[in-house]
Amino acid sequence: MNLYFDKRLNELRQSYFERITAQNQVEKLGNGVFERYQNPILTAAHTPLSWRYDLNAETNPFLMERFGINATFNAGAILFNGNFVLVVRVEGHDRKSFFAVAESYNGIDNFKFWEYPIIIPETDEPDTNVYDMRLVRHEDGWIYGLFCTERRDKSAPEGDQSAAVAQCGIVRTKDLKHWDRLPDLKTPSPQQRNVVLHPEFVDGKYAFYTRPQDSFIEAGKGGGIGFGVCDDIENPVISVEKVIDKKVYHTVYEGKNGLGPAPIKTEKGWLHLAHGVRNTAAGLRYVLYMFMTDLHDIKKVIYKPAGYFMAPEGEERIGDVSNVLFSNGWIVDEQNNVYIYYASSDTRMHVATSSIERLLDYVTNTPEDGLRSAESVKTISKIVSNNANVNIQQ
Ligand code: M1P
Repeated sequence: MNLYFDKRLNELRQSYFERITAQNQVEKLGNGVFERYQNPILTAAHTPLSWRYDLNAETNPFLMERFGINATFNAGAILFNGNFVLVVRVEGHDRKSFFAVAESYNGIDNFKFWEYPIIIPETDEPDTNVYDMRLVRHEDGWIYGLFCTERRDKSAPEGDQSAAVAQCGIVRTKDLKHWDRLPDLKTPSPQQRNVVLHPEFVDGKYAFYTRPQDSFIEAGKGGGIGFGVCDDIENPVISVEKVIDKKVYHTVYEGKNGLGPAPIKTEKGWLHLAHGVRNTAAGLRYVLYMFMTDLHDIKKVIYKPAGYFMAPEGEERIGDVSNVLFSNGWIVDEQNNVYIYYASSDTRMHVATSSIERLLDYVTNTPEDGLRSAESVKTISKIVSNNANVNIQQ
């Protein structure tokens, strides 16, 4: 009998149970566009004890962690059998990411990981690291997962062990348990990240949002959110890539940008959520922004509010890669509520809630970026003069 083991196991179980059943509270007041919540919905501590510990007192008398989990972030999202399901990027202490399903009945708390991580079949060229899956229920009947597959750059000299090549891997499933791997997407760009499949056929073809990039970190001259089509998803080749939302000087997406989840179809257009990146003295800053594309010409941006939709706040600002918000998953429920799943600082997952009605109002009525300080002053002055007759004193 190992009393130390038994006591520690009880404490671990209790702490894990309390964490995964804790209720989340909405943060009061907010900005009217969306609500944040007090607790992150998934952290490394939400991963099952059975992943991290050998729970046998004989082989692990000190009940020490055998497999450390570093972070849970950048999750794809889907409504599945009435539940809110995330395919989470889980990263171990060993820096390798893998995918695991976490499920909740209400979308804002009580997320619980399934027993085993997802097994992703490989192509002839094994993946070194896989991450950031976008889930799409396509009109062809499959659920697709597009993700980044990263491998060492074979052309790099032996002394350079960080040069990598990022490409888009593709899997598909019907039950989120068994996944088929398709060939990696081929595009005219040397590297790809943040590739998203459009949920509908476009002129009978599969349509993709891409993010062409010249090298692993730098989007370079290829920056911007691109668009391309292919005839056959089982032989996915995009031969023409057109940038539809480009990087712009002195904006929140001046450095690079990338689409988040697949767009949501509304009566006014396709709602998009993306991330924009700029450089600062403290390093890169990632924020989320929104735009809308035309229902009939999905390459045409018809509304684009100025600046960011969400930026890191409070503890969100701190983590493995600080000052980062990133989202690759959102869910619309039957009442048209929108659950925005976002990660902070490459460390933990959060939810924010809004509605289609509110997001349409935000996207269509927020002034566009005038791109110069004087234009910002004109915009705010117009709002102030419209408010001139409103008494704001208590
Ligand atoms: O570290 C911030 C993010 O950096 C990358 O995003 P992007 O390709 O737009 O620069 C990705 O590695 C992403 O996973 C990460 O959150």
